[in-house]
Amino acid sequence: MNADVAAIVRDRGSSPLLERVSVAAPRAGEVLVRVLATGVCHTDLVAIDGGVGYPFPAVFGHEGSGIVEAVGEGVSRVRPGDRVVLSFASCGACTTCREGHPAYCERFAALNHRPESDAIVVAATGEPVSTAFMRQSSWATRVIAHESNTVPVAGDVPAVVAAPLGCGVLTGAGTVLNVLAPAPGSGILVLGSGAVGLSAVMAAKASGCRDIIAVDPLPARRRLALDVGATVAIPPELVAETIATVGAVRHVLDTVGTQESTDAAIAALAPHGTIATVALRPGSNRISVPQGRLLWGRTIRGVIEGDAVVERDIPRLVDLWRAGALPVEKIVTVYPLDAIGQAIDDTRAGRTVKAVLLTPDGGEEAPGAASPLALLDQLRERRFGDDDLARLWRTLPPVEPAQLRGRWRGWAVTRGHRAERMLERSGWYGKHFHTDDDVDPIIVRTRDGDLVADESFSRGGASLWRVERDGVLTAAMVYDALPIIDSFTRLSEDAVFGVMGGKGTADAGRDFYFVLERDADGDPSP
Ligand code: CXF
Ligand code: ZN
Repeated sequence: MNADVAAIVRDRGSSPLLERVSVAAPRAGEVLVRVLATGVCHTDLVAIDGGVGYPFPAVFGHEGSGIVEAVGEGVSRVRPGDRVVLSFASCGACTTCREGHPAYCERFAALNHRPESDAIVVAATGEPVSTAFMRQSSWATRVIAHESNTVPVAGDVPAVVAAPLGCGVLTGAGTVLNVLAPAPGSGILVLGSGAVGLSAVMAAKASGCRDIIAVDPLPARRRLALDVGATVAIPPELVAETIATVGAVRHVLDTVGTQESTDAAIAALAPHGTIATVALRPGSNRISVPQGRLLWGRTIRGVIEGDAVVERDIPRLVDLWRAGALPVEKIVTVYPLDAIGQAIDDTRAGRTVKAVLLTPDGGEEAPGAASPLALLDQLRERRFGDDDLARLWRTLPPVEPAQLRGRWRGWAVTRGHRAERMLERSGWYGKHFHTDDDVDPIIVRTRDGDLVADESFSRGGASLWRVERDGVLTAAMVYDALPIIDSFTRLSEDAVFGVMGGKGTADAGRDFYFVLERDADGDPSP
């Protein structure tokens, strides 16, 4: 078995680094889980920034999915070999737990936010590390969870889909299904189209809402919101105008939690309607509401983790996913665990909605995904169908235009596409990005073996931009004289996955995918 590693945050605000660790055996009530995939949630970022009071060094991560390796005394919910999702822990014995609302467990903080220091230690030195974040600290290859936050799921759910069911998706979809419970035909306003908001949109659609108004300042997120079921997607400044057109709504889910979003929510809310506020913000985050508007039967209430009962609701989310009603894969971007720093940067910058980290074991389950080299080989062998290529492109991380500087060797992935034949005929070698404004979109090898820019096909040069495609805001090459855009996601430091878009680029409805590999001899900078 491979040695265990964990992504350890050494100091407040710093990027996690993978370190070799030793993991303890499970004690009574505990479960040892081999992690396949684990998400990045906004709460992890708050914790990295010191907002949860975890002493450093610490391991965060609270959307784990994996396989049970061993159970401690008295554990009956799961057995070794079970596929599981890790969520939040609860005591099961306090009044709110017994009333069926474990997300408000009297011991929530004690069980989920009390650091332990003996579950994992740094392998080389025995140095203790704070773990048990949300009773899992799942940014690691193996972790100790508790029976109460470990939920068995069927083996057909990909680990990258299962992981975010543990928190982000549970919070958004759970709040709609368990708390707002919109009647078919009703209206809902969802403020913020991150992972929580988009999951809420999916659940609202599944509940038969008629008007689903998604709000986000980022155009890429609004596009995604429309893709997963929003009927309208608008920037925050258009909320009042939109509500004036469609009418006040009975349901609001506020994932933002500012005074501004609260004002927008209460202004949009119909009498007897409910606002669910779910954002975690630093400090007590005081907000005020106009009492006169509340009077008319309006409710504003906080919701943690979708008010879920994890063993009831996570299987329910799996059923919705299987029925196509919770397309979690549309919001997921997959990173290998060792790219966690990049995943966090992309999440903070809003380039990625739900980053999911794949451990090496997770990569074996989803071949290639955790190992760029294996993935490149599979692309070279053309093992993927058209749908797989589209899914793969969308779930890879975005590329910054600056990362493309230099010369790249290109090769076609989509079989039998018109573009492949054209490129072959032209003797295509690759592309050369001198600067963002100076790009040779097609370089070819001449008979003498020289590499030259060929403008017979491209009719000029091209430039680099950040453009959104399929919900991914990423580097794209726009031809100067053709209505064609090549968009790129990241296979590795030295390889990107391209797709050709724009007028007339599809061949019988099929998009053209290709790979660019960095050319070691190419001029690396302008
Ligand atoms: C959080 C919300 C605030 C309390 C702890 C759990 N949810 C998700 O990350
Ligand atoms: Zn979370």
